[in-house]
Amino acid sequence: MFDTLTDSFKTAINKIRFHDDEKALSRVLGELKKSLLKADVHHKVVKTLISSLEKKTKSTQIGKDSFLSALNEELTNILTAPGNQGFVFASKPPTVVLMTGLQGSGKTTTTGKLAYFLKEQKKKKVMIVAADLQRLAAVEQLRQITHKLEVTLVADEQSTPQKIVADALLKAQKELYDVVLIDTAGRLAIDEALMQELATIKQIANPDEIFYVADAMTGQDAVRTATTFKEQIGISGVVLSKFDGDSKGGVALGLAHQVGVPLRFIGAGEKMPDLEPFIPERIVSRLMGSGDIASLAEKTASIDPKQAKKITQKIKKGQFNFNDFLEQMEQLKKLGSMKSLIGMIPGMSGMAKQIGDIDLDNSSEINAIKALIASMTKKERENPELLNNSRKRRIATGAGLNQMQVNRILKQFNSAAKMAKQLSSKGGMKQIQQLMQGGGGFPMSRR
Ligand SMILES: Nc1nc2c(ncn2[C@@H]2O[C@H](COP(=O)(O)OP(=O)(O)OP(=O)(O)O)[C@@H](O)[C@H]2O)c(=O)[nH]1
Ligand SMILES: [Mg+2]
Repeated sequence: MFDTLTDSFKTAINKIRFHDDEKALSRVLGELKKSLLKADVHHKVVKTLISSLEKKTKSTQIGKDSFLSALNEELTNILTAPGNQGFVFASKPPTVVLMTGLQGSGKTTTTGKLAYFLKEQKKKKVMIVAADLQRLAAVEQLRQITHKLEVTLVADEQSTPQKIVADALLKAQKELYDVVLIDTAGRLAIDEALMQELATIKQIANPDEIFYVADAMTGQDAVRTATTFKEQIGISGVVLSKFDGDSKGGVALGLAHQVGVPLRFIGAGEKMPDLEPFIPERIVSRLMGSGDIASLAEKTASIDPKQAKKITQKIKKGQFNFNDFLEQMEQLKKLGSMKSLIGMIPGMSGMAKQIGDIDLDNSSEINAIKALIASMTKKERENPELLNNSRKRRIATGAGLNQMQVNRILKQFNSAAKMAKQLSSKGGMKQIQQLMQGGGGFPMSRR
């Protein structure tokens, strides 16, 4: 997710020697400055960062240690603004969040993603309120999202945004909801009517948080519009959406510093799990190439622990079959993008780029595997060893694959199951690391 920025910082870190002189430091800082500007970090932010880095590194013996600690401290400073980090619950539930933003910025999608995050990772009872009655399709869009997530929706096309919000809050109080997310209407540009409607809703809802959803692909415009919203209605956080479409990512580095409001979440994809809390210390660790174990652990909270244990047992005993594989796929989807996941593992940020993004719904490799499994009988799925040549021929025809493809997939499946068994044994993690360093690919890498 932060490939470009992480590369810039890692290059700088690698160039500073254990003991170094001023000339070398200023050369490294000069290069860092250039690459940050190229990554679309605002020039004022770059200037602030570079000059404080220089001052701090020079304040003690110039060298790798002083540079690393200066970088850690100054990056944290730049990424931090006064206010809450990630999602913070009100002391008295429900926590009410007003979602605002310009038309098409990603408010409704982000509202759904937040609901998913709160329900799956934080195990909260969530309600979404459709206060966008500008567009008729808006309510329908929310209906589909909440239906899929199994989250309560309060909507009424015949009512007014103000009345819906008031009704929803009463319901939330009575039925003990933990969080109420209010999705509002966007407008093409900032205008009087939008601000007026938001001000009224704000008055009725008395929200704990007002999030401004900004489209990362609009670059510095995201910073400008967020600043206007801050001045005119008062926002307590920014969510950057469509970060997957912003290959450089520099806006995220400067936003909190520029707007003076914390960046709270980053949305990087159209699917519900594609949302990550933005916690400065964790991001700094990622930017410096040290991964982000805390976020990784939180992500896996959405995986059913009983299920995970059952699968681990099966893998250990060498009983992993095709049904387990399909179940694993479903669980994996809850983790969101593979690429961002890999970027969180310490020392593996570089791998993220090589692996690319495996889309579990659309990868041709995975679709082929699914088709193959779909053509198997129940017995065959439970017991991969049954698959002799005549069965393989039947399965190939059923799946629309040729025999060679079937053989290749089965071979991959077998070696993956074998590898999983090995890794689940003692010293398994060491083997993973050796595998990575040796450049050995995953058996199911994308081609
Ligand atoms: N790739 C990508 N697309 C996104 C992301 N977030 C939202 N989108 C897409 O952006 C489009 C607009 O998203 P919406 O959530 O409907 O935006 P909105 O702000 O509610 O729009 P209005 O209600 O019309 O103001 C949709 O096609 C979403 O799928 C993201 O993080 N990544
Ligand atoms: Mg919307």
